[in-house]
Amino acid sequence: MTIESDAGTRQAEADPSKAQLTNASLELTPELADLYRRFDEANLSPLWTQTSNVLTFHPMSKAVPFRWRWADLYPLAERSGELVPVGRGGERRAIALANPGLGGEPYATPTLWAAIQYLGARETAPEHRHAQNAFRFVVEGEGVWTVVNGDPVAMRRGDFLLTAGWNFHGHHNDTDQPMAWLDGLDVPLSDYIDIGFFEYGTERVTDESSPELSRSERLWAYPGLRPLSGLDEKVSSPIAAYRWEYTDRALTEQLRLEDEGHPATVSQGHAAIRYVNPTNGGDVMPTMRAEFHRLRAGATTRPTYEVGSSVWQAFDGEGAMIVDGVRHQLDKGDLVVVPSWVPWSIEADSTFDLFRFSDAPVIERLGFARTRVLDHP
Ligand code: 1HN
Repeated sequence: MTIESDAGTRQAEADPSKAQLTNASLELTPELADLYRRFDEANLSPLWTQTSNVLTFHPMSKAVPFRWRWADLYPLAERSGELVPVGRGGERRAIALANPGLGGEPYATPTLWAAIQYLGARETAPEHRHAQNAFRFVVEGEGVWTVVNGDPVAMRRGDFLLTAGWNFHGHHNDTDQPMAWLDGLDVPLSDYIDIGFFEYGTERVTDESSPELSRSERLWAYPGLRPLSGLDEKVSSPIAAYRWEYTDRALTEQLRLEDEGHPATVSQGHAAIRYVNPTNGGDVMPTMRAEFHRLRAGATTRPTYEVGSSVWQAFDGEGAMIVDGVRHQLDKGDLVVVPSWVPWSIEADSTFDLFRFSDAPVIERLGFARTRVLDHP
């Protein structure tokens, strides 16, 4: 049995019956060697010699579970701020999480890009647009406005902000303090399926004002209400910012309802929300799902296997993620990658808040979604 990836070794050791299909041992006669050489010359590759994951009994991602500490990321981002100007060409002072299983690509998972982006005091990141979808999640700080199609959107702690594909966007820091945040994009998927387009916009953001509320929120961000100016379905949410105030309140009320005997939580002591597109109730963007989770002190989730990959970021409180049996104690801002079909669970020491994004909309729309939840932690 040939196992190439670390993931394969790990899972084959845990349960040999779960490893990938075997390559029947076949004697390499001179005639067969000659056939293989001719395949090679003709750029052909027979299925029976494949040692990579052509057919596996379950997903065996090349990506590995991994944790990055915010306490390591932030000083490196800060140092980049001292040494690397932000401007045309590089476009963004964004530093990607490179999953150690993905051969040096700047990819957190096979489908998802995750980066810490740093914008110094009074700096501006120039406008541009790309086909790829992007979002920002703010783990700390405030004072940057991301300007999306000319609409300045304030970025503050706990906010989840959208830059759906092909919208011009630039960022400006209106303060004397630097700010760093999490960027999520579908860049790895877009690379694989060759959909990338890119255009430069203006050097500075088109609107340097710093309003409390974006025009998009003034038009769209009322619970259960939408304007009657055009009832078309939009593939991505028109809401540029999902504010922490509402996320926090939604989670607080789920747990209070549970206290009052009206369970509204995912499981005992586990409140969670999905950010949605108000024009169709679905995910905020076609390629990425975003959620926020809150566990009560002492709550745990059941170990869960899911097709598709996720990136988690601890936001507040004390707790741990257990990924493939490895426990990662998390501090604010720490990031954890969970590859496809690698079991994960969460344990909360105090009230524990986590942001999560995943490629679930892609997996679901293509009909590949499967979930397995174990009974006991
Ligand atoms: C991008 O445009 C931004 O606009 C951040 O802030 C990260 C990573 C890859 C490609 C484009 C941004 C990015 C990015």
